[in-house]
Amino acid sequence: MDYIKEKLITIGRPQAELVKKLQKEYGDKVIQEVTLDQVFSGMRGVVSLLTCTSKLDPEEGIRFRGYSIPELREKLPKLKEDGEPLPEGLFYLMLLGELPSHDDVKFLSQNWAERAKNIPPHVFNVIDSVPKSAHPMIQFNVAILAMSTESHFRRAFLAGLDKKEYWDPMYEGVMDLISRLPIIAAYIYRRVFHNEQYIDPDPSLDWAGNLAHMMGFDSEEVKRLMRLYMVIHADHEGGNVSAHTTHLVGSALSNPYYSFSAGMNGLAGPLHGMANQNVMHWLEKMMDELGTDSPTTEQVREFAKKTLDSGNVIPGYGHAVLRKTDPRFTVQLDFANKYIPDAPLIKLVKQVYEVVPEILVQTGKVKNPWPNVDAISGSLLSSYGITEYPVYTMLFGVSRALGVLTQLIWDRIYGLPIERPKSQTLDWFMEKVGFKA
Ligand code: HAX
Repeated sequence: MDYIKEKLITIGRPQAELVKKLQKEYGDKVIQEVTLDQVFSGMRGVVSLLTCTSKLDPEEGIRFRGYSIPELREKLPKLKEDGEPLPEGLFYLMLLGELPSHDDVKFLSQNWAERAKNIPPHVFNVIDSVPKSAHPMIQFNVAILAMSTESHFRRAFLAGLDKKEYWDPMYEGVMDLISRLPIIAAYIYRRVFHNEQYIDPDPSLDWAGNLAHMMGFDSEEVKRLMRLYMVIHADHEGGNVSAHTTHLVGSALSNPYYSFSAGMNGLAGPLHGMANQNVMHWLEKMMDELGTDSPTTEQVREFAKKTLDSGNVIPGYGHAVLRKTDPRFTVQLDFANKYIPDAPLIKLVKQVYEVVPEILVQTGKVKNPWPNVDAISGSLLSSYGITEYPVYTMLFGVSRALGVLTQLIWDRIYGLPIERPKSQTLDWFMEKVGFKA
């Protein structure tokens, strides 16, 4: 057993006992009342999930095990003093609840590089059998499902493993899966956009640096951006579509590949992770229609109004929980201002930021008029040469694995049951509130 796994279960067992004790002693305490509006508006604010990896505050944004993004950038290990934190460090923090040392992060980089060596050939055959024109998220997802032939969890379950030990094969599967995602994503990227000119992994590199390398970007600048991208997209507490779905499917004791694949299908929705690609389509359409790549702020305002008037959303703006500018947007803007202040796309992102919140407020219905993570991430990637928009959601997915799969291990440590909320008919709701048609 590796030392991280040993540490995990040493921390995990008492936590699992605590959860059981809480439930036994306080199980009948009412923690919240739920309104009809909450049910009909997508369960907004209904507390119904136990998630330990991160927590989202509407005003402050995300905190990973208590640490905000600026704190993570200061405290997590980096390869260089002026670099970005390594995603390996964030994974360690989310898994164990404590900050890692440089050695911990090095252990994870090496462990993942080793595990990534054994992707079975049929996974690449499955990808190759899908048309290149298929969206990268389709190719990514079939590859994830194809990897489930390797599932430790499925094998252990069939062998009759004691359920108290389910966390162990889940950990092994999660570590394998995370280690392999950069190879899969880079393979799809090179297959679709670089004429199948594949680049071998370099096991001496860190997880995100290796992804940039296999995609064909060997500069320190792109690797630094990739580390930042992989850290900020990793988790957004438990209720977002990709996290919730992964957790829900895992609750049926589906293996990590099935569970994560389900989450990725949710990430591919335009109101969730696919928004990062749609922002680029929207900006491109604006430049095409206006016939310039440096429109005036007034032109941007008019274009945004036209989008709303045509019954469409402005991608990259709004959020179901956040009520301020997303700190994941802010950190990317700071990064851009520091390294590429004159990039035309970044200038456009700033113009959009100047006018869109006010226009959304004027609709009188948008609860959060501020930009989310997707309002800038594509423009940043594109400014660094990763210009192929359709891969942006897949890169988001590689990062999201870190958070949702860590939580999946904890779900099995806690021994959480199959999830099964109650639904009701319209008649039931009408009767409940005393409404007579
Ligand atoms: N543009 C136009 N209208 C918007 C809007 C936007 N950016 N954001 C919200 N609205 C509208 C809603 O469509 C809704 O309209 P109706 O009442 O006519 O249905 C109304 O304002 C109230 O919505 P809300 O309560 O403010 O927002 P929701 O919690 O329902 O939805 C969304 C949150 C993120 C889905 C929404 O803001 C949206 O569609 N944004 C654009 C897409 C986007 O950027 N998605 C990525 C979100 C972050 C993420 O998950 N990244 O992966």
